[in-house]
Amino acid sequence: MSVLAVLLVLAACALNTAAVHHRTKRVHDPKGYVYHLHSITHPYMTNGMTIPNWDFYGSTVVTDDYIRLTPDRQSRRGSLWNTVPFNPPGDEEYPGFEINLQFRVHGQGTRLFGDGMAVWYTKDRALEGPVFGNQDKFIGMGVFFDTYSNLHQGHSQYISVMFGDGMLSYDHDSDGGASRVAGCPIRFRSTADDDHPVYARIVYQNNLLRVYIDADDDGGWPECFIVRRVYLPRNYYFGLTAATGDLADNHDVISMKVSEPSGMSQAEREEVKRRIEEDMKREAESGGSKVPVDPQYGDEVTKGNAGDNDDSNTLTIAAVIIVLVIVAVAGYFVFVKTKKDTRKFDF
Ligand SMILES: [Ca+2]
Repeated sequence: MSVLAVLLVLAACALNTAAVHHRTKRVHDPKGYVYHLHSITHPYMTNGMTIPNWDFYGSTVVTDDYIRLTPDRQSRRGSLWNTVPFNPPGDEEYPGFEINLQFRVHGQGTRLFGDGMAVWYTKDRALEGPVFGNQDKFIGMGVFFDTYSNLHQGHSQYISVMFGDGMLSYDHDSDGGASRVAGCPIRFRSTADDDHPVYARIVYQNNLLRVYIDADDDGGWPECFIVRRVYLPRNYYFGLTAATGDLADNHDVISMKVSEPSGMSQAEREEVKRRIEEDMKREAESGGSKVPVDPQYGDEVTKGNAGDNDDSNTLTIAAVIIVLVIVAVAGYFVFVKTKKDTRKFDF
C-alpha cells in the first residue's frame, strides 16, 4: 500500500469517527421546536425552591443532576407533573408532540429490583395511585417502563403503552395484561458494567404513536413499537411517575423535552406504509376485527382514519339496505301468498 493510500484510509477513518461523534451528539436533541413550558432540563430549580411549570410529589427529590422519583427503598411513590396543559398554538388539528426523555433506572439490587416508571399524557394530573405511582382508570396515555414481570415473577424489562378511557384498569399482577396495546422487551436498567443514561423518544403525530429507545447511548434509535389509531387531544398534562413495592430501585429523570414532532424520513414513511397495509390486510382477513397479537400500525400515512371509518360505515349502510330489500321482498311474497291463501280460504 502506498503512503498516499494509507493517508487516504487514515483520513477516511478520521472523517468516519468525526461523523459518528457528531451524530451521537446531535441525535438526542429534538429536531422540532421545543415547548419550554412542558420541558424539564437542568438547572431544574432556577430559584432554588421550585421547578417552573412543574410540581413534584411523594418520594421525589430534586438534585442538581437528576430528579429522583423514587429512591432505592421499598414502597415508595414519586411523581413529577407539568402544571400547564398542553395546548400548542394552531388550529384544531394540532401538530402532535414528541417527548425526548433522558433517564436512568438503577440500584443496589442485582437480582431483585423494581417496579418501574411511567410517562403520562393524561386528562388528570397528580393523583397518586397503584399504576407506577399514578391513579388507575386514568384518561389518556401511559407509557410504562416495567423492570419486574409480576406475571412471570421475574425480571424481564418491558416497555409498553396503554390508553385509558377512565374505566379501563391496569392489572398490575399481569403487567397490564389485556390493556396493553403494544410493547417491546428491552433492557433499559443500568448495571455496574453498563451504566449510562437511556433515551426514549415518544412521538405522537397523525394519530400514530411511535416509540424508540436508545438504551445503548450510541445515538441509534431502535423502534420499540408503532401504534395506529391513537387519539390524544389537547389540554392533557405531561407527567412522570415511578413506584417501588417489595422491590426497589432509583428511578431518575435527567431531562424531558417536549417538542414539535420530527417527521419520518422517506424510507421510514415507506416502511411504515408497507406495514400498515400488511396490518390492514390481516384485519380484513380476520373479518375486520383487530389483530391483538400484532402492533397496530397507523393507517393515516396511507389514507387516514376518517376514510377507514367511512369504509366501514358504507359497508354497514349497504348491509342494512340489503337486509331491508330482502325483508321487503320476503314480505311481499308472504303478503301475496297470504292473499292467495286467503283467497283460497275464501273459496
Ligand atoms: Ca410489572
